[in-house]
Amino acid sequence: MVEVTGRDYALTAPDTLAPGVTRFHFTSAGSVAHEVAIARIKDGVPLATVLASEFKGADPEGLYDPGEGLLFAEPGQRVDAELLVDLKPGRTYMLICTLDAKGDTTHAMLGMLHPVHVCAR
Ligand SMILES: [Cu+2]
Repeated sequence: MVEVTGRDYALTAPDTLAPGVTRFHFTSAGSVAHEVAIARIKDGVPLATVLASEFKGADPEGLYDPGEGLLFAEPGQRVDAELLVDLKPGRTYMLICTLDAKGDTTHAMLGMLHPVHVCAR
């Protein structure tokens, strides 16, 4: 079981996980609502490319494999729902909060991005 915590503005989670079906739980410890979306980065796309794109708020088209899930929490809430993800060995997943902040800024652009590397089997 993996606990992910959203703060204003960062996501706290392990940097590395073992492959296989994994339960994710989510808490917003911030003063505003947060979410964590979990998406697998496409094979061959460098992490630096993904980070640069997300920090700019660019369209994520082409960066991730299809299919992702997300958990949403109000401030101070640990949601009862959990997300099950079958983590593939050797791949990297992005945990991200894409909620809007002020203006054209998203929480991701303020730092709510956290890559997770999955160990090879
Ligand atoms: Cu957020």
